[in-house]
Amino acid sequence: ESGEGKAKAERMFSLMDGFLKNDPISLQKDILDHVEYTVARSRFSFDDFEAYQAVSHSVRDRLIERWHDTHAYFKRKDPKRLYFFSLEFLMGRSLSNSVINLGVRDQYADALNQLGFEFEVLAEQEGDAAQGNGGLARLSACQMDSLATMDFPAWGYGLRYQYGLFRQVILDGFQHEQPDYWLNFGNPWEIERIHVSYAVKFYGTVEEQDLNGGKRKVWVPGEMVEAVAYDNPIPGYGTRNTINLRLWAAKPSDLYDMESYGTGDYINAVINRQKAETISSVLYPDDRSYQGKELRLKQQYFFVSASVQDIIRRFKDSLNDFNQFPEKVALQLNDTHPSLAIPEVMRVLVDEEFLSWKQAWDIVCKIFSCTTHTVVPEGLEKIPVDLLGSVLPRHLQIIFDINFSFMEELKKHFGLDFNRLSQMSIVEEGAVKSIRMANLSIVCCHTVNGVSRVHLDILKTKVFKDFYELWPQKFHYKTNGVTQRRWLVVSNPGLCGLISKWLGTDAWIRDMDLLMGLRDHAGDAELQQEWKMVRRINKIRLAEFIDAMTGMMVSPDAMFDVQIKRIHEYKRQLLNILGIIYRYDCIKNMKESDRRKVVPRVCIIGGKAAPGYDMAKKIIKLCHAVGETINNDSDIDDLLKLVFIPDFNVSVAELVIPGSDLSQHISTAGHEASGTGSMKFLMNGCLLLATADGATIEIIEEIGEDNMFLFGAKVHEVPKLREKAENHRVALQFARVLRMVRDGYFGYEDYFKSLCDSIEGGGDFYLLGNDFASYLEAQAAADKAFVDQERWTKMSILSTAGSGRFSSDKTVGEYAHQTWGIEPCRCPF
Ligand code: CRA
Repeated sequence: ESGEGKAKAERMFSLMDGFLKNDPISLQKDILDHVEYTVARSRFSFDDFEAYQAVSHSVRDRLIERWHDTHAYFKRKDPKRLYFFSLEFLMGRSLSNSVINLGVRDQYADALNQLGFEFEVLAEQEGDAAQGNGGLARLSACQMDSLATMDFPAWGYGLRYQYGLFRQVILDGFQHEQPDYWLNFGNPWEIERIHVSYAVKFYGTVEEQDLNGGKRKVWVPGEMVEAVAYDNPIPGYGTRNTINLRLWAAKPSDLYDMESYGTGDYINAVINRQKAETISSVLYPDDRSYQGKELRLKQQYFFVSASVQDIIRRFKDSLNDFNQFPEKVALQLNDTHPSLAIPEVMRVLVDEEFLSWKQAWDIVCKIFSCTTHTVVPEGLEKIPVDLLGSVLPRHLQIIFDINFSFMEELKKHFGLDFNRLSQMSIVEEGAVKSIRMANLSIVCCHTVNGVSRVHLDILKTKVFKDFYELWPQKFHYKTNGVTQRRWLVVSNPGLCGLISKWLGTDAWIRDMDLLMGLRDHAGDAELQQEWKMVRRINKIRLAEFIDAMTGMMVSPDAMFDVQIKRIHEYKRQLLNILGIIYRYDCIKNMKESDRRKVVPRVCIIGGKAAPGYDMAKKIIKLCHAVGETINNDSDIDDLLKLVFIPDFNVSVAELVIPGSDLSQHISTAGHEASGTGSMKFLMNGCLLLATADGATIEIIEEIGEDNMFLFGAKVHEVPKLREKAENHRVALQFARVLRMVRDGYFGYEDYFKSLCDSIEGGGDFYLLGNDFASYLEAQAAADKAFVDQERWTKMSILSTAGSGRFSSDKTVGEYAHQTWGIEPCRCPF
């Protein structure tokens, strides 16, 4: 910088009074300033929500300082950057997480105390940012936290939906969906960047024009929409690095549609313009089915196009030689949702930057990697060719061209094996000709990652078998992980304090392997006592929450047995409910002397069903119907309770997980690609009752079979069991509980008929009948272990101690090293 420029900058900095300070007086002053000038309330009179707003704005100021420093530093060092593309980020609340990562939690608590407020109470005022469905979306959020904490030069890109995931309201036991218009109350965690915006094109035609003696393709769009950036700073823990999650919102474009204003129909012209905003208005609430809807396609392209423009602009700011692009850019596709980025980068490089097809293709093959999160072929995204051709005519051509070369390569490799060629083709022929987004991704990405070891096996041997034979080197796995900052430090301060005390350090917050040190103390009576105390306090807090949500009183002496996740047939909430019916039936038929031996249970189920997923909705209703019977049966008393927690989301999970004793992860083996809920429970010392599926298989290796309750068919047994399912002998108890549902013991027999039929007449695809007996055994083993509290607590400590491998820091470190080729870039304090 010039001497003059530097002097000016220094003067401005001194006018600013340096960086913001974090002593209680400075914090109080900042908070009150925000009450007065941002929230525009009198500093003599403001309520909890207004206090929350002011506190958030003062935290945001601190985030912005670090964000600026980080990005100035990245710009100066210009390292290879990772761009993480995901259509969903499930961030939840930000206040507690931010102050903890900034290291100013206690200072804020003190400052607020002196103002007469309690930090915890204010944190409760915040609504969840629910810009995603389930595991995949929360995984993105955890990975952003790890990327920031580990100082990686990374950017997240996604969409800023006006309506997040629907709110679940239960009326008479049935799920109803309500829109989540979350921005109504303002969002202090984002920064609107009106000057960072790009035009995104849709529809129209492709024309050929002459260029230097050759031909070039020009896309003449039929519609243009403006993408405006909203930046969400993501602070790392124990570092100044604060990275960016840039989400795009759709706004009408000024470049387009000028003529319609000349026609005199001014009002309609404005209304039409306004329609552009619908692109980013609503999140699709199905997590595993793709319907080939136009709006969804437009959402995908909208976010991809704006992000690619942003990345290319940033690249050109520092370099102008696209040969160096792969040294500066790694582009990660979270599932196939953002895979239009591939033809988009091709298009920009060839049509707009005038690279040759070959040059562009070489670049594309070096920069893209993807992760797939599904196991079932039906879960794979397909876009009808007609639709794609109409919305993105130039991209369809590019995809056809890519496929043409790919088919030529295949013929060289496999000869004229048409069956194989048609299975591997990016284009699926048939009644509805479509583009297979997974095939497109595999062809163009240098690496395809699965999300657990067994998931990779399934990809290699089933879903992408042909591709694996062709390119074995492309296929890898990185076992999912979750961030201990949110899932322990934010949500379970009691246990955190205890862990740090016994390890003699809190360094595990950045290095989870250290938790292994707890193994040495697992048998220590003093630790066990303290561990039990902390867990009990968490259970009391959960009991109070249940009371507040459902009006039900539950005793913290009972075993809290929890299954919270999206409702899916393969996740087998139905198996859980049938097990509960069995338990109920047993208790009812017991002698008084036996009843005294029963371990009291509170069974807790929570989760949303996709609005169009009929079976899942019936499972929710069944849960309520069974709960209604059990909870009102005076014979049963406190021995068994069934609670459904409505509107499950990130902040509910933060409260429920630390207060659970047992958690269920009971998918039919081979169906859960990874599962991440289990890892959160594990960290919090909750024991797992599980099938050997997804990442659970790796959890077993870490903590040992003896420290959990395993049951059910194994992945390799499932296909055979399915073949003979028809003439399969199911346990007598199973037939009995199913009959109770069928015969209307819990009412609504007509409504539940199809649910029962899916098992009895329908071949029992998810093998509930087969696994029922061993499920009950596992449940009995859990009861037995619970009676011996010393043993239980030891198992609990060993669960936490063995959870280190499931930190997203590990996952992200592996991705950085093996897939993205990026290095940390730590901004000096
Ligand atoms: N539904 C898998 O089913 C996995 C997460 C994150 C899922 C989970 O087993 O833990 O992804 N798949 O990898 C998915 O969303 C589109 O596919 C999930 O969240």
